[in-house]
Amino acid sequence: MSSLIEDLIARKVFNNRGEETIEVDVITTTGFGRASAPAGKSRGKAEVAYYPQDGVDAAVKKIEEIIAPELAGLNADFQEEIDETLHEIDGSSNFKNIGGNTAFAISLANAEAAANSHGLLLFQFLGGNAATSMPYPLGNCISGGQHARGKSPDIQEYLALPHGAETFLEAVTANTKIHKKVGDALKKKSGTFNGGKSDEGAWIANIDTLDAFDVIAKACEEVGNELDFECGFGVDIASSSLWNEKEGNYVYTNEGTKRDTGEQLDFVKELIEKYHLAYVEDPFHEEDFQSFAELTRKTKNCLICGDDLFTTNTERLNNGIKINAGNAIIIKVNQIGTLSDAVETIDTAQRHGYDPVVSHRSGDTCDWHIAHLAVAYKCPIIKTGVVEGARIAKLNELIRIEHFLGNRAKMADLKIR
Ligand code: 2PG
Ligand code: MG
Repeated sequence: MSSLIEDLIARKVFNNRGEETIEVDVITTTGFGRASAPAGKSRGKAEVAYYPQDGVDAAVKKIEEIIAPELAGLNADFQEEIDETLHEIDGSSNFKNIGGNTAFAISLANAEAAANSHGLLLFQFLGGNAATSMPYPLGNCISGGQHARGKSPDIQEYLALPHGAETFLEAVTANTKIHKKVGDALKKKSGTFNGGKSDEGAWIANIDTLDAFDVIAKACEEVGNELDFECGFGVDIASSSLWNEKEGNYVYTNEGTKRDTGEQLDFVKELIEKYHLAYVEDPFHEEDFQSFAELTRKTKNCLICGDDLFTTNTERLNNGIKINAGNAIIIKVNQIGTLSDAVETIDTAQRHGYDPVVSHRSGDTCDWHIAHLAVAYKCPIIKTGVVEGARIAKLNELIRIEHFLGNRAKMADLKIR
């Protein structure tokens, strides 16, 4: 079967925030693939540029006029060659000419088209017969920080992680129950709670940063007892959005507190110990590798994960590896641009004992490719919310994959260390 690329079709579509984004179809002689790009709100400074200066329309035009003619005739099976060609066409180090989201949509649509040309599902094509491990869903239940409005917790995300579940379906069931319980508790706790949710489908409530820990801890414990397996939780502090460079401290506006780096370290360490947190993302701002290393050294049984710190970038990850900064890394393909670049980062992470956490963006579409990436590359965690269409698209796709694999499916090897 031949996977020669015949054409690329690009269009402007919208994400769950109603923002313009790009969607690409890759058509091969015997197959077809389609992908659309997500967008972050709290972006790392080292992320690639999303679009050329004139936005999505300019990106669509570049695909039609420059990229489609270049890629036509290449073999979609050779992902690295396709991705390399995208780098060459762009010519910059951060995709500022064609756009990282343009590269993302082409790269993923190409992988999908190659799989489809061979009559395979994407995870099978990318991961082969060994691709049978299901990730644990890390699901946002309470939004704060840049993802919320009004008075809400300073911490960006409070995330359920049902790491005792024996199947993916069980794990998703747990997260939906935790999400619901959290909503019920917020209703009781906050007079102004009106059931509002963030882009990611997590609740937005006028409660204190610390009270939110008690709410999700209780919900996880109750659901864990009901389902008879361990449901842990964690947070994404998204510290770069709290960091005040000039003053050299983290500003917790709603709490009315400031913490210098040492105080931030003690604060996070105490939270990990008090709530037995299983996961903490971006506890420090994106240039503070040293504090990541110190926290990783001083805590155990908790994944210390870098998102803005690493931006899915192998070079930045290598900087972290040298001093053991963290033990987990967020993988967002559109932070770096192409699938091949992201796979290189996943490989590097796994060779050095870092857990790759494949992740959605707060602005996302119903594209489900990251579900396949998690299985293909044995990522032990997928971070993609609990409810809301763009999240459910990915979770339901994983439920389908688990169903498809039948008794070959097993939960990933996740050590909370
Ligand atoms: C994050 C993400 C996703 P955004 O910080 O981890 O939850 O947010 O997509 O806005 O960068
Ligand atoms: Mg993050």
